[in-house]
Amino acid sequence: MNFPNSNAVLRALNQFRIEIPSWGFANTGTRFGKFIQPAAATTTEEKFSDAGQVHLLTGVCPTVALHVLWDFPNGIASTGEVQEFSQRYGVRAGSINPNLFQDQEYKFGSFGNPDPSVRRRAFEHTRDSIQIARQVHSRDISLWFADGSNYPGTANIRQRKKWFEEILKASHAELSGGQRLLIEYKPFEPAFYHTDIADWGMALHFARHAGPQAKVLVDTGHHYAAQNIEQIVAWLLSGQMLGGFHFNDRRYADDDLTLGSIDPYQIFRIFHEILLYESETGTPADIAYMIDQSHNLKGKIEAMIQTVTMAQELYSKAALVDYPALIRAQENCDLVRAESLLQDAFATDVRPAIREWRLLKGLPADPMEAFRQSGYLDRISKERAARNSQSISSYA
Ligand code: PSV
Ligand code: MN
Repeated sequence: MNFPNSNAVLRALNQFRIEIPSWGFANTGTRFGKFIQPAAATTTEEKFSDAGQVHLLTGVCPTVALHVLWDFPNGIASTGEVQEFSQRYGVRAGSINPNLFQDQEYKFGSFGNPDPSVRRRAFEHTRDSIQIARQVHSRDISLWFADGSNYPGTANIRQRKKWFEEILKASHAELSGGQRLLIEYKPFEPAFYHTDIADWGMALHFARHAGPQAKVLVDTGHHYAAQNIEQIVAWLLSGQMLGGFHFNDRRYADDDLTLGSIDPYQIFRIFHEILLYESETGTPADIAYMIDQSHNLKGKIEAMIQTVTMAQELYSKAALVDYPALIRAQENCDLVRAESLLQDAFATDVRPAIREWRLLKGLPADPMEAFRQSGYLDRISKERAARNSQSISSYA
C-alpha cells in the first residue's frame, strides 16, 4: 500500500459493519408514482435473498433492518419464517422498525394522537415489535414517527410532548436487558407545520426521559440543508447518547439518494468525529450503522453494493487522520495544518487498500463486477418479472 498509516485502514475495515434495509430491495416510489423493477423483491424471503447477495459479495452486511408491517405480515407468528430465511440466506435480522405511520388510524398521529385508543394501539404495536425483536434475537428497535400537524393551532404541542414522554417510557419498560430503543427525528414530512420529534434535541430529551437503554438515531437525510450534522454527532457521542445512523445522501430534503453521491465529505466528517472519539476515549462507540435508502430508479442490489462500498471508503479515509498531529495543530491554533490533515486523509485513494483487504478475507476484489458476473440479477428478473408486472397493472 502506498500511503502512510495504511494499517489504520485495515483495522478500520476489520471493524466496520453496516446494516442494509429490507425495504431497499422492494419497489418504492415518490408521491407521484412508482416505477416497478422486474427484479424487485416482493416478499420477505426475496428481500433476505437479495440482502444475502450483498453480504456474500461485500462481507460487511451481516444484518438486515426489518419493518414490522412489511416484513412480518403475521406479526409475531412470522418470526419463525424470518429465522428460517436468516439461516437460508446468511444474513441475520437487524434492527426492528415498528410501523406507526401507515395504518388509517394514524392519520392524526400515533403516540401523539388525541384519541386514547389510537395511542394505546400504537403502544401495543411497539410492545409487540419489542417482542418480535426478542424472538429474532435482534437488539435494536428503531422508532420513527410521522406524528405532527399541518396547520398552526390544530395540535396541542405540549400535550403531545407529554403523551410521547409517557408512551416512550412505557415502551422502554418493555425492553429486556440487552435491547435498545433508538429514537429517530425528522424536521418535516409528512407533517409540514410541526413534527413531534423534529430534531436531535427533542430526540435526546425523549431518550433521556424514556430510560438508559434509549438512544438517538441520526438519519443523515433528516436535517435542514445547512445543518452541521457532525457537530450533532460529536455532542451525542460526548453524552453517550448516539445509538445509530440511517445513512443516505440528499440534495434538498429527505431525498434518499445514495450515500456519498452528493456530499461524500460530510459523511467523512461524521466518521471522523466518531473515530476521533474512539481514539481519544479508547473505547469503541456502540453505534449501529444502518443504511436507509430505497432507490426508485437505480437497480436496487447494485445501488446497495455501491452504497456499502462508498461507506467503506469514507470510513477508511476517516481512519487515516493523524490524531496526534491534529490535536497539536488544534492546540496551537494552527488552522491550515489542522484542516489539511482532514483534507489529506479525504484525498487519499484507499481503493487499492480496500481491494487488498477483500482478497485477504476471501472476498471478490470488486463486488460490483462480481455481482454483474454472477447471473443473480438475470435469474431473479426472470423469476420475479411476472409478479412485478402484475403490480404495474394493479397500480395503473
Ligand atoms: C422516514 O423518513 C424514515 O427515515 C424512517 O426511518 C422510516 O422507518 C424509513 O424512512 C422508511 O420509511
Ligand atoms: Mn430513517
